[in-house]
Amino acid sequence: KAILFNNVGMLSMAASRTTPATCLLSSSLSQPSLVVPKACMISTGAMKLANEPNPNTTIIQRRSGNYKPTMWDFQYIQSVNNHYAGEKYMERFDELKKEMKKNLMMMVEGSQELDDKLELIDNLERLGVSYHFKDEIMQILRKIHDQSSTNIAADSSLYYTALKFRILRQHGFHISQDILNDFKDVNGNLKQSICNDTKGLLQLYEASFLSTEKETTLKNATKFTVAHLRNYIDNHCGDHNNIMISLVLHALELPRHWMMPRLETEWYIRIYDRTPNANPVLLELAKLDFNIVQSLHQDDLRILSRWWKNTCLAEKLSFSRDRLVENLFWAVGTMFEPQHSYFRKMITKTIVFISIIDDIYDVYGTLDELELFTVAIQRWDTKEMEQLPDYMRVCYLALINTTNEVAHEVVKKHGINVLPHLTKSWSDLCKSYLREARWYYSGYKPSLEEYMDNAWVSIAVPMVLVHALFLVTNPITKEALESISNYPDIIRRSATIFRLTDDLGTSSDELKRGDVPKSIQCYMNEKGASEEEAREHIRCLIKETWEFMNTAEKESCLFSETFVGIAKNIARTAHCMYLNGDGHGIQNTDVKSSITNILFHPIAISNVPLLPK
Ligand code: 0FV
Ligand code: MN
Ligand code: MN
Ligand code: MN
Ligand code: MN
Repeated sequence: KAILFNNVGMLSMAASRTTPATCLLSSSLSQPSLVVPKACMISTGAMKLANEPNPNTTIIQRRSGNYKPTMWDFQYIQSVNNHYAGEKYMERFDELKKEMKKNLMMMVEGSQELDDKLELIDNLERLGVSYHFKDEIMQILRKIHDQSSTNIAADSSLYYTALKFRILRQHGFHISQDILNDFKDVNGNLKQSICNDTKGLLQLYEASFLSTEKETTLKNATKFTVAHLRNYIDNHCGDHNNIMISLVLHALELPRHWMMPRLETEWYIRIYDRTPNANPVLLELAKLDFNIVQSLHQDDLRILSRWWKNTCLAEKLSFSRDRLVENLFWAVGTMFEPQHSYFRKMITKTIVFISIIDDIYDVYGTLDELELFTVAIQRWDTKEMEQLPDYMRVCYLALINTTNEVAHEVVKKHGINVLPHLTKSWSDLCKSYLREARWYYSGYKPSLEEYMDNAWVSIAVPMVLVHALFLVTNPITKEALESISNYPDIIRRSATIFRLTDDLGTSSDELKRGDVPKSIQCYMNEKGASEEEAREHIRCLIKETWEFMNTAEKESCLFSETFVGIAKNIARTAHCMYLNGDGHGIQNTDVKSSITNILFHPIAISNVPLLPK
């Protein structure tokens, strides 16, 4: 009871600070305010207006997210242009790409050192250009894999062994953790002799994140390498020109396996630029590709911002987050390649509705309105608009239009009606939102398990991934269609990681404004743990969920590599978005600069022609 009172107290505090005008209880359903929920009544008694004519009229206090306006307005977005779209750059790019292909073909056939091949492939991926050379890379890796299963090379360094392991496993080749046995002592622990091999440790650290839940060598390797890499940092602090320090700090922040690909590329291009024996063709290719891709994302953004303005949603639902650019950033994090522009635009539109509808449930709506909205979503029928308050009506119809647009695209392409799947994913989402709202208004405190059972749905990842699946799968098989409605493991794991990272980044503000206890608080309530202990527990759950995800990925033959990539990338983008708090809602400076670097600022390129004429 005390907690219930507390929540309500916070609610009214936040609302009275920020809500410009209170709304009067109205009998008309088309008005924005409805019945005050019971929990609210406790504290709204004191909020009746002194000279209110009708003594039975109660004031609706709505919570507020205190969200700031967007940092990038319509005019700015329309004016954005990095000038890398022209022929001039494409010609140069094609030259560089041809040169790189030639090098790679020589590697496929030639007998270069295995180590050089691995390093080049690693750099191509990190620099974000491997998507141009998929076939060549797979050919090289197939050879490496075949050779490594025939001759047991015991003389390889820790660095190359771990690199080989990670790259082969990332590309779906079978490779056992036993490849690391040479680096273990008689007791099965990692040898102390490797603890000064920083380059090797770093590579082993990155490899260890590809572990599945049963691979103890790899799991122990994470702990071992983290401890020694931290040691290295402590012993070298202040040495800012040392590239190894930058590499280690960056890796400890987030491992490669958890990094949003575009952000990794943007960061690594700057590192590679400082690397003494960098391949100049590769460097220029990477910079140019980055800028060309950015100019295409800017095309996406300009189109989306006209759509967004035209929906009038930001204006009509001004309590909600106006985050179009962030929403595109999520989509870019999920799939950045130029050919997926349509996918990005549709996924961005879908995510736009998450930000708004989540705020309706978490911040603005009364419980009665939310019950109505949930029913309307389940029925999915424009007639339902009659039942809804004005502000919900405009959002409801816009959502139906956008969802129909996705379904229309799929029926054009495949002749299959996926609308029932899309609407079910929205219905499941809204039911999970409503469940949280009911918990909130009744002051209920779920156990962590009960919370998570709902929260992996309420984070909206299952809904997004259902939409994504239909936008990228060709052909859409009966088996995939059947399994999707039960949200297979790959979806559930991705959603769980996203939820837990979101709670780490957003729950402090959510609780201040009034919200259900999130994973951290559920754990604290259940175990009597401190907040820091609870956060540590959640971080362990994230690592464990990634291990389940790595297993699920191996077993998910129903889904294309592209779709599995999307499921992983959305979780990776969440890691980046919530690394230092709420990057999506609060617009912290780290995420602001990430977004600026990815979407707005091109990378500087010197004009020295590097190719022999
Ligand atoms: C979640 O915000 C939200 F709306 C996000 C992160 C938009 C993008 C979502 C996806 C790409 C799936 P918030 O922290 O308010 O969510 P909860 O569920 O905690 O209310
Ligand atoms: Mn970093
Ligand atoms: Mn929310
Ligand atoms: Mn929510
Ligand atoms: Mn949240």
